[in-house]
Amino acid sequence: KKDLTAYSICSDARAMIKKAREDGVETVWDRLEEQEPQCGFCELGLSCRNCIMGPCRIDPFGNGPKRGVCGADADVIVARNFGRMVAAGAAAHSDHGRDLVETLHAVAQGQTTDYGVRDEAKLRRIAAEVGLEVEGKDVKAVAAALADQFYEDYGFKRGSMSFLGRVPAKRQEVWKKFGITPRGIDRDVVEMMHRTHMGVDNDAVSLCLHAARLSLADGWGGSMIATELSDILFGTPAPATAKVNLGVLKADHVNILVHGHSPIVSEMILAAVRDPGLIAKAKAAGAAGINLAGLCCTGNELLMRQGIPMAGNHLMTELAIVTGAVEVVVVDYQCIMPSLVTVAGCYHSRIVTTSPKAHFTGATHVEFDMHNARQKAIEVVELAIERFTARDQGRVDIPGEPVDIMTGFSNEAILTALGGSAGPLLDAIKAGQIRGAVAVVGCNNPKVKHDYQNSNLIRECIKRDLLVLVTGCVTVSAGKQGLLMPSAADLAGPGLSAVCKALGIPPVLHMGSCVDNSRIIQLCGMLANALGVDISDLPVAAAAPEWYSEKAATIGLYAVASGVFTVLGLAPPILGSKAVTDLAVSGLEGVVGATFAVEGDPVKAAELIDARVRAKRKALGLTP
Ligand code: NFS
Ligand code: SF4
Repeated sequence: KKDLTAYSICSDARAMIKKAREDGVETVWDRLEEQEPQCGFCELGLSCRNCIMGPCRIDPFGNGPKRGVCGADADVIVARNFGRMVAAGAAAHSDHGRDLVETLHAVAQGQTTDYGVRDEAKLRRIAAEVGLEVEGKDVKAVAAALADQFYEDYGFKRGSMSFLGRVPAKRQEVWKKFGITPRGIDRDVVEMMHRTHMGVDNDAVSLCLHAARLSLADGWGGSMIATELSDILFGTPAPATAKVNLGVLKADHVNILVHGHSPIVSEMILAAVRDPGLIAKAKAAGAAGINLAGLCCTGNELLMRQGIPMAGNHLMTELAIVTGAVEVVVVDYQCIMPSLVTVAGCYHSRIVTTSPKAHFTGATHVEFDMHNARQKAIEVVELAIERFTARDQGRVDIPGEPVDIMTGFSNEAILTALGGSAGPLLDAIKAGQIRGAVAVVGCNNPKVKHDYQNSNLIRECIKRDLLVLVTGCVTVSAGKQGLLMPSAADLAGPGLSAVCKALGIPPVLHMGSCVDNSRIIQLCGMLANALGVDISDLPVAAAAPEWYSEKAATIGLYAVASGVFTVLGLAPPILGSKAVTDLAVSGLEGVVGATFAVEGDPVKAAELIDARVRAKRKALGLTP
């Protein structure tokens, strides 16, 4: 076994990997070792099992086959595989968005009292923005009209999408020129499944352009709808402080973790843990109270809006259970390792699944819907209290002290902090105090040292006076290193540091979950509009240093297709095709004005970003 320092930079992670070994619990790192060496054909994108004349593999070197049974070559196979990857990512985000549309619809029709509109002003503002009549209409009527409008964004009747008005005119022209304006969320995702069936789209460039189009249907569609409706239903985030790392678990409390993505379930769990009757029950069972903390993106949702602490990111999910202090992990969907059921089985913990579309064998299924959610959440908390009585305190080890973080930087909050407009931010960018902005987003991946690339790329960026925006699992990476506090301004370059100190904000702003990358792309659109330029003209970049998921591939592609240079810490499975690789790392520049780069070293990645920012600043007539 490797030394613990090889796995993670975080002391809480290392302590729990050690405990997992002692407790005989297998983790993601153990299973990665068992899988190695992983399949080279698949890594390069050169294997295809799209039909049963196959499966086929292309030999990237010597004298092996250069074509699948149907005749598809490396370029077509790689592009098809990548297209399906992007489609799956868009489907995940957008199906999550769909659940919020359905919830808004149910609220509007009076079919649920468990949910309601918490930010009516935002509801009216968004409805007006997408062209709906709001004057003189009551909240339910506006909600009904907005839900109907968004239903159509998923379909193909209208052939356009509500938030395309947020896209700068020059960007819209680019999309039109290359035929990649998204038309409908489900339509564009389904069309990729069609195109990648044997014998449909057999041109790598054509496939990649459609992948770009469907990714835009996610970024400016499904994800954006998820973000905006979550704000309308649960409140628009505003700056607040909270805490992060496994130290947020409490040895004397009933501990409940929420894991997954949509706030629809986690918000109900939050309501239930605050129920005085349930708190009394927990006390009667010998606990000091009920403690709720988050994992992954639904954790980000509760953190952004409600200041609920974060226990960890993707690679901390198994380790959180290894503390022996977790009664229940309540999940909905996405990024939930099936291994959690096995890990929970080694302790007194239970995994509770809640979604009809995400069952886990061996878990406890408590199905939530819009009509019963409040009641189901109470049942889950009661189960956690019962589990607390089965906890073996002798096996509990909660490592570390929680670290303070600042959260809640929605675009609305950022504009408010700036005094109502993006003007001061643009002034700081023009003056070179803030040289540019970088979205550092995405996951963890056991192939790289946990949180190392995420947190060090952030440090390298702020040093160079680049404002950093974080979402998803990077939030926890940054937070644990103290980078989400105003005091981190001391680690920033002189310009950024001065701006942060004047405003009392950190140099790294937490903007939410992964669907909330739509906030960042919207902010880019606002900045480009304010300057009268295209997004590709802005001194901005994105990075996903430790990405693992199909969703992250989709986010990366919609960033690039929107004009944002994007650095990936790990290569996507496209290297088996020279045509697709060349397109990704250089050819796209001439199409959408941005490309991907692959760089795992945080210093080198920051240098690539810096070079892009320099070039863009220069082109805008600003000091580099
Ligand atoms: Ni994003 Fe969220 Fe985390 Fe990665 Fe998964 S939780 S949607 S995919 S692992 S950042
Ligand atoms: Fe093989 Fe072509 Fe079928 Fe893919 S689609 S499995 S390359 S025959």
